[in-house]
Amino acid sequence: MVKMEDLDPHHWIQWCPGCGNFGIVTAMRKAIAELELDPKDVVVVSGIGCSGKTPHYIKTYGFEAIHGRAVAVAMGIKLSNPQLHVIVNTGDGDNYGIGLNHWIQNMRRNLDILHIAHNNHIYALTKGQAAPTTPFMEKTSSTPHGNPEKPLNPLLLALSAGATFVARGYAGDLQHLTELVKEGLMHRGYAFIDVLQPCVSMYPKMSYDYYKEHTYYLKDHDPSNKEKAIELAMEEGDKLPLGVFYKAQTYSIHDFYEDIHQDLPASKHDIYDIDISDIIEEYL
Ligand SMILES: Cc1ncc(C[n+]2csc(CCOP(=O)(O)OP(=O)(O)O)c2C)c(N)n1
Repeated sequence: MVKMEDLDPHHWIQWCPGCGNFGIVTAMRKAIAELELDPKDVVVVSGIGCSGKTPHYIKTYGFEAIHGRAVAVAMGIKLSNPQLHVIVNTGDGDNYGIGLNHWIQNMRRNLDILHIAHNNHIYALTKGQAAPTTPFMEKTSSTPHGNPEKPLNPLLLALSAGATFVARGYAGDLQHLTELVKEGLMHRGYAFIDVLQPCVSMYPKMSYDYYKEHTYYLKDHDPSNKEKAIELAMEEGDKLPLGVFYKAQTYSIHDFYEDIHQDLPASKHDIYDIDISDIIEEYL
């Protein structure tokens, strides 16, 4: 049985001391250990950015993709071998900016992966430019007079695009985040967790103290109630709700492929007997 310590590759960690990403990777290790998953059955995928380093800091299989394409890579892995638990990690810039299209399409497909968005409201690795979730009129390195663009609402978008598990976590509450990660891993379908992640270097304003004051935990909310989940996602006031907003079991793209392939993952299909000499002839 894997222990949390076994999932620590003991690499030199390049994140800044105090970075919210430590909480996220620790919650992932804890969730995998508590669910007793075999690390060889887990693939952690990422894009580019500080969040992109996540696969390096957890001892499972891993893949650091290119900027904005992490979800597409995760999709390929999961479709070719559905037995794997695929966890995709993106930054807010990575997912809500450059990778937005892939994200929306995969929620629509209800692909069975867990997606953890490290939402620090800034492009951190490249030193603090405004990202799609940066608050309106915020001064950043790329918006010295204030950010004139309205921020995108990730949870509302996820709910409207068809994600079947939608949650908000906080990198500073390990226990709560671990429970969300466990629930997301066990969910069959697209599980999306937007994690409020303090960036102590490039956006110190949204600090641990800030989030303590500006968040609250959902209580007595029925996650099968999508209308209520949408209402909660639209709460953009002084305090943001944390927890599972929405959860539903519906037919996923995997059910469809299992139905037509009798549960044979694409990686195990026998393609060697197919005669392609006519095709080769045509193109040579
Ligand atoms: C196609 C492409 N465009 C731009 C970059 C430059 N770049 C590298 S990291 C980064 C910022 C990433 O920000 P975010 O996704 O929010 O992740 P964070 O660093 O905050 O975790 C950018 C713009 C790149 N590597 N590739």
